[in-house]
Amino acid sequence: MTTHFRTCPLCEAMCGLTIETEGANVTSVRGDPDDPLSRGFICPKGPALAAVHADPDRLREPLRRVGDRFEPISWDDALDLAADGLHRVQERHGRDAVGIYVGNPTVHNLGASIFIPMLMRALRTKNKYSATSVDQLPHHLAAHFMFGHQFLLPIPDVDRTQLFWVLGANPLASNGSLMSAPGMRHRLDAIRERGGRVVVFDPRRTETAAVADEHVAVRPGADAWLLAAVLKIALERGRGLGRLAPHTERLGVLRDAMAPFDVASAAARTGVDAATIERLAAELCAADRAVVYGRMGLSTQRFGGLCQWLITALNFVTGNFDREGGAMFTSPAFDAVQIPGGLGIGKGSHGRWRSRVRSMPESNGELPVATLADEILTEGEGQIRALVTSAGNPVLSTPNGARLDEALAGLEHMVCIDFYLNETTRHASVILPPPSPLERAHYDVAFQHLAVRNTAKFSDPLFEPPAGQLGDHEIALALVERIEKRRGKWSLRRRVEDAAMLKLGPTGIVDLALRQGAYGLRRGLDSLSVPKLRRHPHGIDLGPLRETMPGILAKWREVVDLAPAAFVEDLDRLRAEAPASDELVLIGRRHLRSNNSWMHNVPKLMAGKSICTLLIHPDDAAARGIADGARATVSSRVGAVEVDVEVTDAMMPGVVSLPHGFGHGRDSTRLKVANAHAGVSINDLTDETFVDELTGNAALSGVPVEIAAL
Ligand SMILES: Nc1nc2c(c(=O)[nH]1)N[C@H]1C(S)=C(S)[C@@H](COP(=O)(O)OP(=O)(O)OC[C@H]3O[C@@H](n4cnc5c(=O)[nH]c(N)nc54)[C@H](O)[C@@H]3O)O[C@H]1N2
Ligand SMILES: Nc1nc2c(c(=O)[nH]1)N[C@H]1C(S)=C(S)[C@@H](COP(=O)(O)OP(=O)(O)OC[C@H]3O[C@@H](n4cnc5c(=O)[nH]c(N)nc54)[C@H](O)[C@@H]3O)O[C@H]1N2
Ligand code: SF4
Ligand SMILES: [Mo]
Repeated sequence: MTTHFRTCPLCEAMCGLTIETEGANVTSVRGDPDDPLSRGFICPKGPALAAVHADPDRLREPLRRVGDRFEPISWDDALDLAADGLHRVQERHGRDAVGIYVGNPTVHNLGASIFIPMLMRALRTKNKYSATSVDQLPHHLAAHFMFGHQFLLPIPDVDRTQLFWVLGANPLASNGSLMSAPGMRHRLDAIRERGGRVVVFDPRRTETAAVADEHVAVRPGADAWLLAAVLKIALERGRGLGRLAPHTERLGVLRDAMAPFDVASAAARTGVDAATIERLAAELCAADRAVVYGRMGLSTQRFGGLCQWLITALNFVTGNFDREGGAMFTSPAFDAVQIPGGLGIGKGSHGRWRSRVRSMPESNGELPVATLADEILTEGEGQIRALVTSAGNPVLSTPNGARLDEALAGLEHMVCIDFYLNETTRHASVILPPPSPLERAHYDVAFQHLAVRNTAKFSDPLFEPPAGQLGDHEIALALVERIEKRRGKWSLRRRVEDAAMLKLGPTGIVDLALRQGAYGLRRGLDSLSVPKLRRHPHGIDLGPLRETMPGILAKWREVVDLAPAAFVEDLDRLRAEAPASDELVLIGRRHLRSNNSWMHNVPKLMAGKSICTLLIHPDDAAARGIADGARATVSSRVGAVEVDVEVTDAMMPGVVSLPHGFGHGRDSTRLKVANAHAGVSINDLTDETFVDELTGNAALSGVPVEIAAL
């Protein structure tokens, strides 16, 4: 028996795992009590890594489509076939005729996160898409406009705060997002044990709301009204900018912009009574060490950009920015923002060009995925005729997935880098499967950057991949090489750079980045490096978050813009919005036993009560004659699904909830367990035209629906 220590790559929590193996088998997976961040915590998905590794449905060799079937093909032939098709389409129809969509597991995969951007660049297309625009894009734009770099994302210092406002996030189910904080339950309990308070703003009384001091039910999409009203009060009564004042600008513009807002309009729009808003605002202004945090529920709504800006502004004017217990920047050992050259992660951009069909804005070189199907289906110059997907399942994860499903069926060529034959990859011409999560090296570049404590941890592959298996990074560069060769325009410089990156490999790049980073060479013999981390397999604690301002801004925007013009102007759109009618609106939710769309082939996670049910308030159910446990039809502008109903007063009246990531059971997929627990896709109801017009992010929350008993 051998014992290994590594980081779980499944979600943002980065739990330390203790994994025992006998030969090629995993015999147990437990939490690692010596991991400095997670201290033994894990959720049910961590142990499921063993099942993913052993899953007979997980692809271990490339497949090519032959008619409606898939057959195995050698790596060389698969890569040639993939590149031939992409090259052919670009030759005939221009560069933009090839699109690429990159999904969420990319940022949890060391090789993919560094090398897939190289493939994106090499395709030289404007049609780049990712899960960012159904997720955290508003956070990036707020950071880009306010701090000058899209990845300077403030993190709530939960371990030292005394008042924690959680809006539109459910860390007890999601384990935290843009706030890597494994064991959130303990961290929330600790706030209360030291005399602090936790307030959750959510249309549903969630698992997190249930353990908080106060739950405030907010009408979906109305948070910006509440935040603006509270910000206005804080501008009058908050602690102010303090030592950060000289490092900010446009406070006056912020003040003027908040003038039209007040508690009365916030109460009318959100459904929260005015006295509660007044009391909460007063508490926030008076608190020593408070932090406001908003996530998915705030980002994926029609005013996601406004929400993320208002939150950061609020943390500034209450005197809680860059301060213990407030909103702070991290100081990661592998610092993808500060590293020379930036590893291709740009400081961000917005609106440099617009999409062809719907004129949606580019952000950091990508277009909003809510318009991907339009770009495939609408004829004309620049129409997408071939698509690459990597670690993504947009048929289930993007709005109006059913329309995208149809669009993908009509592509000339499709290349998928993925180890499951699922709802998206079933449309592929070629599938290139990467190794299992236990067969690759791991260092969490992205989430060390977003964690509530600075730590560093490196894990070598636990198992050797099968002979001939290429890693995500090797697949990416093999495609780059083949495409460039076919074009005949591979510059010597690029060729040398790509070869050097490949030679270093993911592990070599981590080592280099650590040595160049803040805990690297400058600290002499004790400097951080991969060899040093190998000697500390549980990881190394680098301490709590610390003040980083103004130094951290030096390379970007030297002063913080408290009132970026784009956001200030967008307030007009908020004010022009018609007040809510009495129609039902749909929101999403997450469950501990589920991870977006792709962990549903693990029998243990799918055992027990079905996850994919519609939650509805008793009054709304009664009005439609729907009983608990009955079936109902849910329909929206774009589609309809049939679901099992759970009647519960955890829902706010007027709001219903469905989880995302389900809707399995489709032809030609290879997902035995998931297909037996198919559920329905919430994204067959979400509407691709329902977006945050400022950022282009999909508005997955607050979609109008009708519900009828079956
Ligand atoms: N178990 C599990 N963990 C996961 C994932 C998973 O699928 N399953 N996915 C991972 C990923 S990719 C991410 S991005 C993170 C996301 O992590 P979180 O941001 O914590 O996401 P959710 O759990 O969806 O919580 C969003 C909450 O917003 C509420 N909400 C919806 N609309 C509104 C609104 O308009 N206003 C307000 N105030 N609230 C609203 C919903 O009721 C819900 O409780 O989770 C990660 N962790
Ligand atoms: N309505 C609604 N829609 C949502 C959300 C919501 O809350 N509500 N959440 C949104 C959010 S936050 C996100 S992040 C997206 C996620 O959306 P996506 O990223 O599009 O989808 P995932 O379900 O994460 O699918 C991941 C795919 O990657 C594959 N995969 C897993 N690991 C690897 C790997 O290491 N390498 C490669 N090459 N492939 C791998 C899996 O087999 C699967 O096919 O969904 C979004 N969609
Ligand atoms: S919370 Fe669960 S899925 Fe997330 S890192 Fe920890 S064990 Fe893995
Ligand atoms: Mo996400």
